[in-house]
Amino acid sequence: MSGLQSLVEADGSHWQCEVRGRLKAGHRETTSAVVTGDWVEFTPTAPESGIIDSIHPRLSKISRAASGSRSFEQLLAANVDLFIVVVAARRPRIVPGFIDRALVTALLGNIEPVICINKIDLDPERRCAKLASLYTDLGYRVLLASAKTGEAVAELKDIFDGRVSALVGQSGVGKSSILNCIDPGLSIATDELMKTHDRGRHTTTAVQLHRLASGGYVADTPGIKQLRPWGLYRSTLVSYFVEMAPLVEHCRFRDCTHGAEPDCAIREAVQTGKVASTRYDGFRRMEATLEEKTR
Ligand SMILES: Nc1nc2c(ncn2[C@@H]2O[C@H](COP(=O)(O)OP(=O)(O)OP(=O)(O)O)[C@@H](O)[C@H]2O)c(=O)[nH]1
Ligand SMILES: [Mg+2]
Ligand SMILES: [Zn+2]
Repeated sequence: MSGLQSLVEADGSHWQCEVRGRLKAGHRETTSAVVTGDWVEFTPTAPESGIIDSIHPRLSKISRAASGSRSFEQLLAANVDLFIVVVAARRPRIVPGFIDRALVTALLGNIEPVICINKIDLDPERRCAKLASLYTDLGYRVLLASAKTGEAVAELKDIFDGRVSALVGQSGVGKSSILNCIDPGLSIATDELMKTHDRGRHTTTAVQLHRLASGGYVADTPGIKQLRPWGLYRSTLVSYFVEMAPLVEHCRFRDCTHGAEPDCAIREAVQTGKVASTRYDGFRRMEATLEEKTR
């Protein structure tokens, strides 16, 4: 999928398709009516091209608030079974809160998350083990991988087999490299260069779905600096923090914001170490950027 053209796969062949005009209605220029992973009905107009007539209802989606002053929903992919949150053990360093935002985005979009800490070869002392166990203790699957040495690549192959997965993470963490390591036939461009700015260079520039020789489809996505999940409100955020959600009913106030209120069960759990303070801080930072539901 790129720009106004979408690549449709049908019966093993590819068709470069345009989207029928009426489907575009209501979509802003910067987003597309059709996204990677969509199931569509199309009419061939030439041997390798066609026109998309309709889009099937989406079972899951990766949705974020587009960056910029006027916020609107930007879909990265649809009908994805697994959301692979990719970070690097080193270079680039893990953006605080990124994993938590990605987990919320996955759960909100009805997608199972998996955390992949890549470039583990750059962390021989396994400094990231603590971070990994924080999330395994919460019940998430965490893989320590290396596209360079091939570590955990067999596991990733297994995870991808028979499913549709999407790799999401900052630029330069090695998303495309992981796919090349799994399936060298893909030969996706990867790059040394990575800038820390929003408009920095990104090697992958469009979301693309790849069919793996070992089985399954994986969407490689362009690097994102920070994920702002779409369709999330202040009062619903806590339900996406698995260890905090069950505590809410023990807060003294029904509308507790888990900030400065007395007898907040979540803050108490942070004090006793039952809830990691990094997770609580991440929750508070995210909450501060959200609005209350108006209706
Ligand atoms: N040491 C080490 N380097 C890696 C590993 N995986 C990727 N790299 C390097 O990291 C750089 C970035 O890799 P890419 O695969 O292009 O990263 P990306 O996440 O696809 O980046 P964008 O497409 O910009 O989002 C390249 O120079 C890779 O060779 C790894 O496991 N270990
Ligand atoms: Mg890439
Ligand atoms: Zn509370």
